[in-house]
Amino acid sequence: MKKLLKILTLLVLSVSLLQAAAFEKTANGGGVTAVISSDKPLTTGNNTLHVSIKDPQYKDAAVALKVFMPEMPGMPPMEMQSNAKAMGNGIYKTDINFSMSGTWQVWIFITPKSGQKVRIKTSLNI
Ligand SMILES: [Cu+2]
Repeated sequence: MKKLLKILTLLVLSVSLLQAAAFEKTANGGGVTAVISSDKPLTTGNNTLHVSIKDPQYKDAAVALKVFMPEMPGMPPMEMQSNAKAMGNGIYKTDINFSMSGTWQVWIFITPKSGQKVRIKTSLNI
């Protein structure tokens, strides 16, 4: 019985670890590294994204995301902006609604309390 409990606990733990890593992408810009992650695989519609910045200078910054898709045949350009909420310790959280599948350009604007502003450019495939 104890062994079964141990196995169950391990299973639950590994499932939650897997969920935590459902999506992760590292991006760099201006000498700063940001990791974008999501508890769930990215999908059209609403997604909750976490942006993690390890650099101590940017642990308590203002972080905003600009997400856009340039004009395509039969589709106007799409763009949205979102201010991420600081969760502490360099973790920032925001909801993004991807209105269609495809490649979205993502710009992360990081404004520290003091020092240089940074922009990190990356993309996400939905
Ligand atoms: Cu499009």
